Amino acid sequence: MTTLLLATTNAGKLREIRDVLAGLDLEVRALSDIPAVAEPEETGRTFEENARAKALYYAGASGLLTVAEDSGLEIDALDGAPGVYSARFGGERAPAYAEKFALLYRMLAERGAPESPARFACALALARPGGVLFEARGTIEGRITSPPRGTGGFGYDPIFFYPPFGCTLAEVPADRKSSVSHRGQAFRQLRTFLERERRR
Ligand code: ITT
Repeated sequence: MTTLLLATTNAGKLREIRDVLAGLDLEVRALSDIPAVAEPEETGRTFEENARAKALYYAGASGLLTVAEDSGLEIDALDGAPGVYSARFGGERAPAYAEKFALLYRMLAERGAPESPARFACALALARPGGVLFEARGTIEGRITSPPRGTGGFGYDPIFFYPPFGCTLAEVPADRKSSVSHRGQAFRQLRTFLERERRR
């Protein structure tokens, strides 16, 4: 059976990706299942560039078919920030999300746009050593809300209000988030691609 490496160090992402890919005729492995590999630097200016670089890096290091993704929150009133810097927003010492939220709220207050439209974006890349095989993207549109609400999901979910649900993405069960999320959209495209490949 083909092995697929899910190359992410983010436990929240890993849970969501496993759920979308569940039941495929593949042996799915996480980074914790293979010998330790140093994390690559993320130097790309787009989600796509970073996703490709991560997938190629981990595929090369492991020799396995590998999927990686790069994602983040783009806030309109902040000209798309934090964007590709979402994980590092607030400094490299990676402050807790409560601190990131407080900082974002201050920046949005300064711009007079506390409820700015925003979106999550996710770009994924599937690679084998030396080559990218498939790419996909997903986005979800919402707005920033204060105070943070909900305990589900991860990252910025408690401040991301999704109008069709009337609540934040941290206030819905994981499968409901996934049914509409940027990551859910991108990984369902991957699932379809992998199922098609299996039949060929
Ligand atoms: P890997 O690179 O190892 O996959 P990472 O967390 O460093 O893990 P990214 O560089 O892609 O990954 O950063 C994505 C960040 O964007 C993530 O850490 C969150 O802060 C935010 N983010 C992405 N998707 C999200 C989601 O569904 N809900 C909330 N926040 C999300």
